[in-house]
Amino acid sequence: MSSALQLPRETLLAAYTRMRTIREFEDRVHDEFSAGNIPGFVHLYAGEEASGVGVCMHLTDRDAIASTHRGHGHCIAKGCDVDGMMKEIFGRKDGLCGGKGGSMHIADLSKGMLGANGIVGAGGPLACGAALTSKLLKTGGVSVCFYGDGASNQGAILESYNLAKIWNLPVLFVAEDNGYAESTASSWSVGGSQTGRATGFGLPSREVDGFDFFAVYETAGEMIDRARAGGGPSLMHVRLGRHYGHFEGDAMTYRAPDEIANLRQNHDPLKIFKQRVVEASLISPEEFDAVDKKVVDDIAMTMVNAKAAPMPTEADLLTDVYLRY
Ligand SMILES: Cc1ncc(C[n+]2csc(CCOP(=O)(O)OP(=O)(O)O)c2C)c(N)n1
Ligand SMILES: [Mg+2]
Repeated sequence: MSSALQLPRETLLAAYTRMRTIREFEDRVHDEFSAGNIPGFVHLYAGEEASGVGVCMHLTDRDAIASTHRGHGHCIAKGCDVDGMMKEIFGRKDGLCGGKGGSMHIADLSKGMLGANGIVGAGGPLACGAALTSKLLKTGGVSVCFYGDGASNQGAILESYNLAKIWNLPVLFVAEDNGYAESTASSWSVGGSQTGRATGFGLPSREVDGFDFFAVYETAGEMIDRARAGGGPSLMHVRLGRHYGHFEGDAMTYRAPDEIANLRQNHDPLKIFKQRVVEASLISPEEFDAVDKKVVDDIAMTMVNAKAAPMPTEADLLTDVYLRY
């Protein structure tokens, strides 16, 4: 039995609840966006839940994460207020960022969530900066940089590997490889391998099955412990798959007709988690059903709240422009 399967029941339930919350959140946002109720651009994380949650289960508020344009899952995994997130996506005044960020810019520094980010690859330097702060102030904090296979080709990410190495920063690089950068296949666009690149910069690395929460959880735990103990940066290459298009509205003509059905049927991280935990007799199917029902009800309520919440006013345009010291 995987050692992660020997986790306390409460931890297993917490992990499943977070993954289930992300899935439900994303599925409902998908419906609302399709109905024309959400402004702006939306990129959904459904299908990739085991990565964000498997990593963030090891973190607390003193640790920082840098996210991507596909950031809802990272926010929820890191403990951001889900009601505030939904309001933010709907552009409401009491959204997590006052309705001024929207889907691609949700941030909550009090939770160590440095922000979703519309600039591909920009999380690398941010994670290094936060890690340098932790190191200099001796907070014991660790930073995680989540980024995609497309972002892995950006110079800023490669420069961050180098900076993290030479400064021996407490950083974990998590390359979330869903096989595509927009419509470009990573098999075509990524030279060498993610782990080979890490080796080139002197970072320990490992490839992990991103459909398997336990595999992600175990490897992330080792790498985060190592960083926290002063052992420096490392890299995890997580292979996973997205259940929706690159963005909401993507016709996905570049994907095989059965690709998503196959992902949902055979590689769903939630199904795999449930199956393994039930087989090990750690949590019953009925208990999982109760979590599912509660999450569905909770997210339905966040949707009601978001739609009823007030819009920002004209006067709000003039706030949050300059930082006051
Ligand atoms: C610097 C920069 N270049 C290009 C883009 C346009 N763009 C947005 S998302 C994306 C693909 C990113 O792919 P990946 O890093 O694999 O993340 P995924 O969408 O698969 O999660 C691109 C090229 C951008 N936002 N920023
Ligand atoms: Mg990708």
